[in-house]
Amino acid sequence: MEDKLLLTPKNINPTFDDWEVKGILNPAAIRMPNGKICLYARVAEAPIGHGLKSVSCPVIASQKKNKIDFENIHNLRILKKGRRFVYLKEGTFRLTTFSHFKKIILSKDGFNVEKIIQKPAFTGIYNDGDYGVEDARFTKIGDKYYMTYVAVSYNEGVSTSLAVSKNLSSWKRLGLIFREQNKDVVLFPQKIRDKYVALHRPEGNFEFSKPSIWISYSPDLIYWGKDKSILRPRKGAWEDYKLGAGPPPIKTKKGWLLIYHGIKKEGRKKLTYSAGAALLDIRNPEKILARSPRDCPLFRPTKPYEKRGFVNRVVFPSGIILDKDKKHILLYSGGADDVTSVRKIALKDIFNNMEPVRKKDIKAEQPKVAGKERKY
Ligand code: MAN
Repeated sequence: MEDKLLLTPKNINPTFDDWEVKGILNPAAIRMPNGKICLYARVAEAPIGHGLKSVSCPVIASQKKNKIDFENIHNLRILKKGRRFVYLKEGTFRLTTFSHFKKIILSKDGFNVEKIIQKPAFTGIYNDGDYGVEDARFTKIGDKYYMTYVAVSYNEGVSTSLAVSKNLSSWKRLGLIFREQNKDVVLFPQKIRDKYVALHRPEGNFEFSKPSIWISYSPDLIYWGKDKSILRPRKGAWEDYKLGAGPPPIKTKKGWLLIYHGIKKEGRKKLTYSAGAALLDIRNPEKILARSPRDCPLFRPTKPYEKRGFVNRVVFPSGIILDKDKKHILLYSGGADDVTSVRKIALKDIFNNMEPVRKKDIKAEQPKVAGKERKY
């Protein structure tokens, strides 16, 4: 496996002189017609320092485009200040950073940064990401590029929106497609049985089931339904707490290849984000054919820049490109919510990492019943 650290906050200019860049992470990736690779990487930034008596949280507060204001939250209203969130006594959260996407052009081999366009390429607007936009994913369907992204706002919480473009520069916003709380939405690159297909990761307050990857279908990319949970955390595994899709699935001879992230929780707070692989049936992607073993993800956070950063122990794959040789993939991931890296991995090694999913493995994850069935 070849890998390289591609982008760090030092490469990025903050939007304003009195702001600082905290991270460049979790990029969407797609190969352009000229063979080069286009990333839309998430830039997380924050105003330097805070007032003694209050915290300034950036918010898109004007219907006019490209205008940011601040919500000054007095300390008396604050329950707790964390690194990522400010928890208010009234029961809502605010983010400590504000995110938008920057466009970055990479060489054809995907390992060299050729251009960083410092002007923001895509930002939240009033009513679509007032608190910022995060974690984009690209899928080309026909001759159009689709981008799913998390839009965070006061009214619509953590929801996922969709935008479409013909040139990866100007975007038409199609609005919210998966309502709160739902992240890690990826689109398949073609219709299956005459429907568009998406994977998504809803989260509920009542955790009868752990946050899992679900599938959904749509006639038009806007209205989604026939939801079903298809890939769930496994007890004691490297992904026993929750999981979510990484980049959109790619078509291989063996099935749809899905790289996903899974989180292990140790103790009350220690989380580790690793990456795994799953193989979905080509004609019926609800069927999981194979998956990374429970004791062996595809990779864990092992590099210093994945182990320590804004959030420790995180690899978050979000962009995938089939290499020119068609035998490798290039995987673009966020590291520790701080940096962006690339890994070149042989498809052969990914398939070798997976083991078949058997009915009895799925059954073993279900609750054990007493075995005293009664007719009602
Ligand atoms: C969530 C999201 C991601 C982030 C990870 C790790 O899944 O906020 O953007 O990378 O957490 O912190």
